[in-house]
Amino acid sequence: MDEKSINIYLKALATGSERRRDINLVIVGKKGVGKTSLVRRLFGENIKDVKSTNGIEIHRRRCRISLNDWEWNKIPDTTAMKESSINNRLLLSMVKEIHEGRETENKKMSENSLLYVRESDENEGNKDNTTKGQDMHFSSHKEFTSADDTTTSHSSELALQMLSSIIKPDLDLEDEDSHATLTVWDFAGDKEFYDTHQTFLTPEAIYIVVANLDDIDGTESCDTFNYWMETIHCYGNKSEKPGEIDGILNPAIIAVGTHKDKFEDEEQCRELLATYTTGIFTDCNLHLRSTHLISNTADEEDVFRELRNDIFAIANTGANWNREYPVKFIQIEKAINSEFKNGKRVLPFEIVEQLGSNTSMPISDKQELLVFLKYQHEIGNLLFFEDIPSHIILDPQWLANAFKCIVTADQFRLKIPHLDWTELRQTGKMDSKLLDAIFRTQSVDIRKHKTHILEVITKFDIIIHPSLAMDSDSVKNDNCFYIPCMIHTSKIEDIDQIFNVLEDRKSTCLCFVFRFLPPHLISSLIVSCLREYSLAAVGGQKGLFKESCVFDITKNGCAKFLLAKCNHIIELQIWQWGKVDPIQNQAVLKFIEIEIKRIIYMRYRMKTVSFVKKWKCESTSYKFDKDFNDFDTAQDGEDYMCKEHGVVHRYRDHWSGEKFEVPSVLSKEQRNFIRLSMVVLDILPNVLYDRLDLDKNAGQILSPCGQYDITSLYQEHRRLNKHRPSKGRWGGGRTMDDIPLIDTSIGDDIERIRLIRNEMQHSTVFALSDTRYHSLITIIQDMLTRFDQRNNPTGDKYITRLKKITQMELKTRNIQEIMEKIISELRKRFDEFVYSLASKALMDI
Ligand SMILES: Nc1nc2c(ncn2[C@@H]2O[C@H](COP(=O)(O)OP(=O)(O)OP(=O)(O)O)[C@@H](O)[C@H]2O)c(=O)[nH]1
Ligand SMILES: [Mg+2]
Repeated sequence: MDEKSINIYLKALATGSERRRDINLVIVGKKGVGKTSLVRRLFGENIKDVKSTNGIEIHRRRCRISLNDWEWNKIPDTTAMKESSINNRLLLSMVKEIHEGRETENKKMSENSLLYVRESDENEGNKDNTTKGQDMHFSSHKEFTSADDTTTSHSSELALQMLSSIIKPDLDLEDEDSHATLTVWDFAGDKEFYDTHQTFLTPEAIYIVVANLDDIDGTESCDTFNYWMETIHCYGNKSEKPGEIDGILNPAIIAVGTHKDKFEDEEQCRELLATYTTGIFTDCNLHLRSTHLISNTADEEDVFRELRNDIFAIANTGANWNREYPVKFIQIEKAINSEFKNGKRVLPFEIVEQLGSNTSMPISDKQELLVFLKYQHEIGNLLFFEDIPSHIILDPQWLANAFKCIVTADQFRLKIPHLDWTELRQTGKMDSKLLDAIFRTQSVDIRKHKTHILEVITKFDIIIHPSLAMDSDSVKNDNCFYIPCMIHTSKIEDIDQIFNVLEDRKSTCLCFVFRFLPPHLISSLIVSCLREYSLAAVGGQKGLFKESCVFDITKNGCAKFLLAKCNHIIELQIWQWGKVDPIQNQAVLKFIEIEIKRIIYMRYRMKTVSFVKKWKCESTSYKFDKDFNDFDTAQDGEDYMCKEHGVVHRYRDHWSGEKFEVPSVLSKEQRNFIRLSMVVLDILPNVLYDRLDLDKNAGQILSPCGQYDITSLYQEHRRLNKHRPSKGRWGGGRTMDDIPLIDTSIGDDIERIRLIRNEMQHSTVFALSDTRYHSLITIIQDMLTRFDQRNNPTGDKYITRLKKITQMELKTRNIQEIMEKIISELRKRFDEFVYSLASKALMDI
């Protein structure tokens, strides 16, 4: 191979792009409705030996769809097949480069094999002349200009290696341009795995939701259909393609009714399928592109061809159709495929980064690499979660297997008999000992990636880790997880009975009424509450159920709140055995409201996910979901006609807490408190952030500083575990004084920041004595001097910023503002920030 061939290759990589047509097809539906049979029929296979898909098994199949006749040609999903397809694409990029180079220079080229391939492709019917890769002679391209000056000898060497490897295999240079690549995902219908399936869904996929027409009355048939429609709707966005009918939503869904053979009358089948689709939230219907009635057992091939054509027609208008894809990305695809071939199922980000930079046309820009990974995730080639970028999962089944060991933990009971399984079986709560023991039963590969696996399943709320909050006393020593799919379902009226609370102990029932309530929102909300409050219990029974929970507000248990989901409503009710405390109630309300908005903003960003606050009477049956009263309209002691019970009730105001009274003149102690709080709010988070920015592992992408507070930054440092405190472990200690002054490692200082923030947060008097103030300021001063050296911050040194705060004049007119800021921000700075963003986002759309 001569230098010029290499140059052509490099040029193709640098400037070339290929047109990608990828279809990601996801089949979901209740157990046994005929999903696998449908996939088989779509692939033109018979279904005689079809077996129920096993639990978490993910059947991922690939095929190439010919753009000429739309036929599906199966391709075995083997690494060898993938490699040969990648090689084809790389060679084609060269062919195009040669071809285009020839045209622009308008030179007569000597006949050569690569060019010949191109010509034969253009010349239909002449395909037999396609030359195999091993016959190619790159040395014949004498006329080509050499590549850019930037071409280094290193990249030429790599290009040479790459070229040798791609022309070795037996290539079939049939033009990839004439095909689309389809990936089909067939999940098992087992309910306990539904939560885990979410991990594999993407907004660009096409979905087939399957329903059994013969099972319309079956338990949960409609609920499951609904569940899938709503879950997919959560990926919904308004179609932005010009020319499309207004109101259509993506992702596209095709509803398929199976078992048509059980009915004589097609009209009856149509009505049965309509029963499924009419029961769903109206916006979900906007995803529906078509409906099909089929029999997997009796229908002829033409019925499935029609469905295939529909899929193809939808894909044709999708974002992944004819997408330009840089040729140089194919190189990294090849490198990743080699890793897969060598048995790797998951790769750390930095390895992928290395793979990308170790090619003849390196991907050196992180953003470029992210584009590549996001695209690969979208088309179902690998799993990459932008917010957990540390690892890239090459095999979804690997992740699914890892999930399985957690969501079906019960299966390990006999293997690990010495540990206590009662709590897990009763409440879905798993302590870390049990979790560790379960992981020890798994393969080395799964064990090694435990942290990442837990991060992914936490992201999707497949498990809930309540003790992430670093200083919530109630859960600090409770190192455990909750697994929502293992939590017993209990009807809300059962909970009412378990706790047996008299009506006069209950507050009016506050309702967050949603137009559309995403199926998983309540789980996320329960997580938030678990982080902030302790679970209430009665007679050994914990108040934790799948979609409703009871928490203690006060330590003595005399004030609790119930949080429950009922249809499209989240209900909140306070139960209290003592004096009604509107301030405390208002704090709960504010917490829940902020959390809901944060979850909506962080997770859903959909215009249909918004709510209005209403209320019902205290003796509501909870299930009653209409005729609510408007929030903030009734006056305490006012009579009203209760629409649920048809009688007059007296309104008791349980929610309007009194406003915090701010003193008009600040005492010295209060001034101390304010100054120190300002240090906590304005300097310390920056210190942690700057440090994290310097420490971050390759692949860890930091959000802007404003999105973190000390809690989240501390957790990041803890997770990174780069600077352990001198005593060797994280956490512990009640105040800064618990860390000896001689302990001055970065880890010790990170702990100091946490403790000083806690001291401020836990203050109930909002005042600080002179002695304490000076002692804290001295420690902070020393610490900031160390960080100025360690972090070398841009802008003012930390110590200068500290000086400004300690010397600034606190004007009386700003007092209220500052106090309110401290009260709200110290506790919930991050939440308030997201809340304000969320409100803005909701107004914008
Ligand atoms: N009569 C009839 N039987 C069908 C039809 N579709 C599927 N079946 C049968 O229903 C059973 C379940 O079919 P599968 O394709 O395994 O269903 P599935 O949805 O993949 O099931 P899971 O993977 O367990 O969730 C098999 O015995 C099929 O032969 C149909 O249209 N008509
Ligand atoms: Mg199946």
